[in-house]
Amino acid sequence: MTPDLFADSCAPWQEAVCEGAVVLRRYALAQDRSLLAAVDSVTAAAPFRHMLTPGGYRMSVAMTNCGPLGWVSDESGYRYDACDPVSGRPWPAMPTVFAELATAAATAAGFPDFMPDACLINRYEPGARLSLHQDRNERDFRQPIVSLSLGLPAVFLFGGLRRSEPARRIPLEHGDVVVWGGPARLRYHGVLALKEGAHPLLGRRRLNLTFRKAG
Ligand code: MD6
Ligand code: FE
Repeated sequence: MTPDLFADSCAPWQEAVCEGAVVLRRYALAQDRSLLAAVDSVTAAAPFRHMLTPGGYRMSVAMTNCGPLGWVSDESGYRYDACDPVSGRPWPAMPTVFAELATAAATAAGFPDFMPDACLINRYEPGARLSLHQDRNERDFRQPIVSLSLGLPAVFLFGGLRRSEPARRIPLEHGDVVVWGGPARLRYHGVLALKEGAHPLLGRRRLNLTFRKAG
């Protein structure tokens, strides 16, 4: 017996959230360093920036993208764009380690053949939050969303199909992957203000990567 086989890294496990949504706990843990190196290569070409909401407010979460399409927000609204509005150039290519993780996680959650064309990278520092919203700028709502959390823990709010419905609170930690689609695809969700802390790899930050088939 090797009782300390998982002493430093726990094996992944699945938690159903509701019909269509599952948390793959620690699913990405074994690849965290290569994922973070890939984030650094993306942000070297397309640095994090604070976008404006359609109402003109600066978002507390800093964002960037990779892949053929990137999610952007400004005073004219939310949309996907092939070019980074800061540089005028196409978004950096999606690193292979990202695309493979997203496809494997979707398959594990029951959504085979998921081929993301957009990866939004969100950076939270203490105090940053994301208010309740629906993800509905994508073309095909039959496609799931794969969401990877790295760094400091956060509380994910998982509501219903109307903004007024109460939201569950789901803690998300380093390496956790959420896959949601089907009947959960248009549920309202958000992230509570990030608490102070220090993560061994990421310091005072949380990163969230959301993979989508947008086009
Ligand atoms: C975040 N995530 O976790 C923000 N959207 O930082 C999202 O807004 C999100 O995690 C759709 C599906 C999964 C998500
Ligand atoms: Fe979202």
